[in-house]
Amino acid sequence: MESLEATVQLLSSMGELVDDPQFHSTLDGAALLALYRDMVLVRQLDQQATALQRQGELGLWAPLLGQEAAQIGSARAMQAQDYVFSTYREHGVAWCRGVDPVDMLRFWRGTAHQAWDANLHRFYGYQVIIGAHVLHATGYAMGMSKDGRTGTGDLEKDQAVVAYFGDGAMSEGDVNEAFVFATSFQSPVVFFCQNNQWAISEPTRRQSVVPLAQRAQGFGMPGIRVDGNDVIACHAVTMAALDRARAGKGPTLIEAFTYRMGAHTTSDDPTKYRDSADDELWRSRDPIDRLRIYLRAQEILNEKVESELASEAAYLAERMRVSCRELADPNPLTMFDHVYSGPDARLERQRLEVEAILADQETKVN
Ligand SMILES: Cc1ncc(C[n+]2csc(CCOP(=O)(O)OP(=O)(O)O)c2C)c(N)n1
Repeated sequence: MESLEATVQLLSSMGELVDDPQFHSTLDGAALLALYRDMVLVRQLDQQATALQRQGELGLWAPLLGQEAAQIGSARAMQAQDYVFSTYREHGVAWCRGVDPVDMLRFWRGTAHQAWDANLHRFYGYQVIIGAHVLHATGYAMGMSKDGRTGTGDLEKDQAVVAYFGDGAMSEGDVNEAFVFATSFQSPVVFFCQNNQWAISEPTRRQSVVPLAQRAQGFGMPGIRVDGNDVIACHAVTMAALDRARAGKGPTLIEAFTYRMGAHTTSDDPTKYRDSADDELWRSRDPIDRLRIYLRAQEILNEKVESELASEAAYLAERMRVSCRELADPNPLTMFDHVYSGPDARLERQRLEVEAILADQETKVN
């Protein structure tokens, strides 16, 4: 188990504010309550999707349980004009970018390839190939610089990219190549690594002999290690990294040190490779509990607000349950759409072949 030394923390696991020499929070009571609401609703979303998979309604789901603070804190630090590239676990980030939870389900039910308008939400989509999107993020950020959309000093105009990935992805060539390009071209990208300590059954300590944030120095960018279960600290460090990126000062690597409290996906059984003592320790560091303790102590949160939020969460769960079952199966021929930007002879031959098979099946059924 890694220690939390040299890790930015602004809210302890006991729900008490902590001073940091470099990072300070700009969030007032209303903003903190909004982050709390996001985390509660996203946990509900995640639990509901997990249950729907168990009921056979989804093919698979990758739970984010335990990573709510890392995702909500960082995503709420972004501006509307920023752009996100993420992995399959960033449902909390998708939520903050305004993606409808039912659209998230469409991907996992297999009824859509790209389940939302990426340009509208400025959130590309779930990437399953580990690390590939970190190169895409860097390329996109390089394009932003070339288009003069960064470093102008105009806060409404300057843009940056956030690339989300896991600790396991840090061992991928693609991610390391992305670091080289981003630092060489001083691209406006924030690399947000959620170190949840496991790459499926492979622990981070087997993949890195130093804390992951330390690797940043060798590439020539700042590396910040933040308590990933502290939503206030995650927000503060991401704000600082985004400001730097938008000002044209280049990339930052953030390592949000957290813990995947659930399974890797609904196909995984972590009891086969994890010690239950770790689970217990991290339950005591729950990201939602610590903010609740603080907000209750400050009287920003009370019984009435908790109960309204519980109703809102129950309504969200109900809507997900009903809407998921109503998602129509796509026409199988749509799998040929959007493969290439223009017509392709081989693809057209395959499409006609599938069309003939489907017509044949239809005749047999009737
Ligand atoms: C290029 C590639 N190699 C292997 C896999 C199989 N795979 C899926 S998830 C995963 C572990 C990823 O761990 P990490 O980057 O820490 O992210 P986490 O799932 O913990 O969020 C692996 C190896 C893959 N999807 N893509």
